[in-house]
Amino acid sequence: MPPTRALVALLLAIGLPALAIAASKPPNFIVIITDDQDATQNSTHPRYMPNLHKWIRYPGVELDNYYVTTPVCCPSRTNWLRGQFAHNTNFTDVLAPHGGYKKWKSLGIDNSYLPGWLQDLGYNTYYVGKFLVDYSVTNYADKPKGWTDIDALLTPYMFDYNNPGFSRNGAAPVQYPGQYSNDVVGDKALAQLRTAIAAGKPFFHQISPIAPHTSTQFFTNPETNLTSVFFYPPIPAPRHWELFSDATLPQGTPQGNLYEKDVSDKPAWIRALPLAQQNNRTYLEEIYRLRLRSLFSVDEIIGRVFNVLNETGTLDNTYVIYTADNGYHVATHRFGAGKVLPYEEEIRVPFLIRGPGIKASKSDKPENHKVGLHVDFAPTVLTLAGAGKQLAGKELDGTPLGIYDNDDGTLRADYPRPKYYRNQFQAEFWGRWSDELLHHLSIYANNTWKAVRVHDEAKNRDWKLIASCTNERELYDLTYDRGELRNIYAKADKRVRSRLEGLLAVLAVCRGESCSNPWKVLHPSGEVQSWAQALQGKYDSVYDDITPFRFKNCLPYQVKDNEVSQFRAQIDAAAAKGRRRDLASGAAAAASNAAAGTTSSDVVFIADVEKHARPVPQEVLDLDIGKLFENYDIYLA
Ligand SMILES: *[C@@H]1O[C@H](CO)[C@@H](O)[C@H](O)[C@H]1NC(C)=O
Ligand SMILES: *[C@@H]1O[C@H](CO)[C@@H](O)[C@H](O)[C@H]1NC(C)=O
Ligand SMILES: *[C@@H]1O[C@H](CO)[C@@H](O)[C@H](O)[C@H]1NC(C)=O
Ligand SMILES: *[C@@H]1O[C@H](CO)[C@@H](O)[C@H](O)[C@H]1NC(C)=O
Ligand SMILES: *[C@@H]1O[C@H](CO)[C@@H](O)[C@H](O)[C@H]1NC(C)=O
Ligand SMILES: CC(=O)N[C@H]1CO[C@H](CO)[C@@H](O)[C@@H]1O
Repeated sequence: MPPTRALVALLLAIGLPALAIAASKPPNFIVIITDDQDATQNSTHPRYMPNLHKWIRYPGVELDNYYVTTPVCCPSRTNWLRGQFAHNTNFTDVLAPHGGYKKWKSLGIDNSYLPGWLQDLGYNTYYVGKFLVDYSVTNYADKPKGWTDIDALLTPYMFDYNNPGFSRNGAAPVQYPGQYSNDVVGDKALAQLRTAIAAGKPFFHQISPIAPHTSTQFFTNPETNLTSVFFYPPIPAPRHWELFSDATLPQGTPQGNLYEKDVSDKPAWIRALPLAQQNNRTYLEEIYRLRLRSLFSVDEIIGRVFNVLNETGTLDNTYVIYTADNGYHVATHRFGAGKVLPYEEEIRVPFLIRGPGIKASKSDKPENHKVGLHVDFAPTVLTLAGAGKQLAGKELDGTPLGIYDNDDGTLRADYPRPKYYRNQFQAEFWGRWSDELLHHLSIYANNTWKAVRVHDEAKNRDWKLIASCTNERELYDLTYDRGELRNIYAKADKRVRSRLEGLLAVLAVCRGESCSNPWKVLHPSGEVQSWAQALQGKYDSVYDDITPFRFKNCLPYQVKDNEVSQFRAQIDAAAAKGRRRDLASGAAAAASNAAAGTTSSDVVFIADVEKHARPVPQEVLDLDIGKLFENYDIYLA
């Protein structure tokens, strides 16, 4: 062989594989997830979040039919990373005994969830900010598994906006007195991001600031030694107090559901709530502004993250996602400020995404109307990371999001593009309602409910059925009543009502495939695949024969016997069978998967803010954190 040809051959031999690897390098993921941010009350408007608009919405896309399936922090965050409904994780509450870090660990959630799955694919995984609410100065050492680097906020400093405290990878806690929480999270996030980029491996990076959650403080009464938690409105960064002083609650939206006068259609406990008067309305309006102001520092984090991505040439191969753990209401119906309810304000959250294969919407309006859920997030990320074949065996309830609608022509060819996309889902909650800021001390114990939400894509019709544990029912025609002001359960079209009840009976106890395709359970022959088809008169008898889902009692946690569906046994049996099949194929797919990482460096960037870190004092380390939460009924506004 002549020398030149030998050289070419040599270059090809070393050059081509390198090129091939570069071309197929798995994408990175950065997720910014806020705490308690609504999608319905205008908080993501470009004026309030300019960087979100500039860097994610405009060059990417917003999904406006995106929901959480349980509207409360830690259960929802668990659904998100686990790809499962709360009725399948059974992690249903924020705190012990039916939630909390101890239960989370004992359920083994972190033995099998997204960060671990991504590590198996060769990813580095990073986390900064709020994890679970009672991850604290006493249990920090038993850190969550699955993270290359996790720097997590700790109780009692978690919602202390100007004195946050953290543990990094289970090390001794530190606090940052006088430093603003979202800025500390931002500084730490940037250092992590630079570290992730320097490592040269694909990465997943979750950034979880606390805004716009209420500020909470623990206070021990020296006379009684009783410690209580107090809730205050969120606190903006010192430089943002003057912003948006002219912002008002969006009363003019199609919702029009602020300060609802006629609640005669609502369940008894809501009818009993007083209508807020002007002094309280002024107060709620200011809470609304404080939420927007506290979010502005999150918007600044977005800007800083993108500067690093742009400057390091990492932008093109990175998905950046923005969302929240649950929605939030201010002043809707008879409520003050809070979440945990089945209404749109609580279950809808912002979801914006940009990245490889997604066409720029170049718009400040949502351009994707597919129904998306938090349980879809893990399957979506795995699919985009090239592990779509490995979804089996993970017992996922979600399916990859409908972002194929915004394919710019380069979205992975194997990204699923189903003919019948899931247009219905259920949401659920167990436990009590309490207002965070207005109805001081007011608690409603029986706020356990399930809801079915339908978005008929073909006809653009929207429905919701809510089943409370008191077995009161609500039905809303959301096409004409987006504000959920007129409960038409009693007078609704019988066909609509029976189909919604049928869906509820399946979805309330769904697992895996029955969560995305309940029609297969209702119509085993496969002849019905959508809401529109199910509405046909010839199926009346199918639906008339279904026994409606029902709660036997109001319980603040999930017991199977208490939640009665005629489909439960059949769905559980099908899931067990699927599990055996999946375990076999999942193991084979995992074995054939090559590690994605190529190079690795150990450069670790240290955030500037670390010079302000102080050890947490001994008396705080000695606190009985469990006790702190025992007495959290006292709300001070
Ligand atoms: C869920 O957890 C609770 C304890 O918080 C337990 O009593 C219940 O039996 C569990 N339910 C299921 C369905 O596993
Ligand atoms: C409160 O705790 C302190 C220190 O442990 C103790 O000396 C005091 O007696 C306690 N007071 C009450 C009212 O229990
Ligand atoms: C949302 O906020 C923007 C900016 O302040 C304002 O112009 C717009 O009217 C608001 N939308 C609603 C529905 O209130
Ligand atoms: C991205 O970085 C390049 C070069 O580093 C710079 O010229 C450009 O202005 C940056 N883009 C934005 C939108 O900041
Ligand atoms: C809650 O439900 C239980 C029964 O499930 C009932 O005994 C109790 O009175 C209810 N409480 C309220 C405040 O509605
Ligand atoms: C729900 C409600 O209206 N709450 C408060 C409104 O303001 C008055 C006086 O400031 C309070 O007494 C109410 O509890």
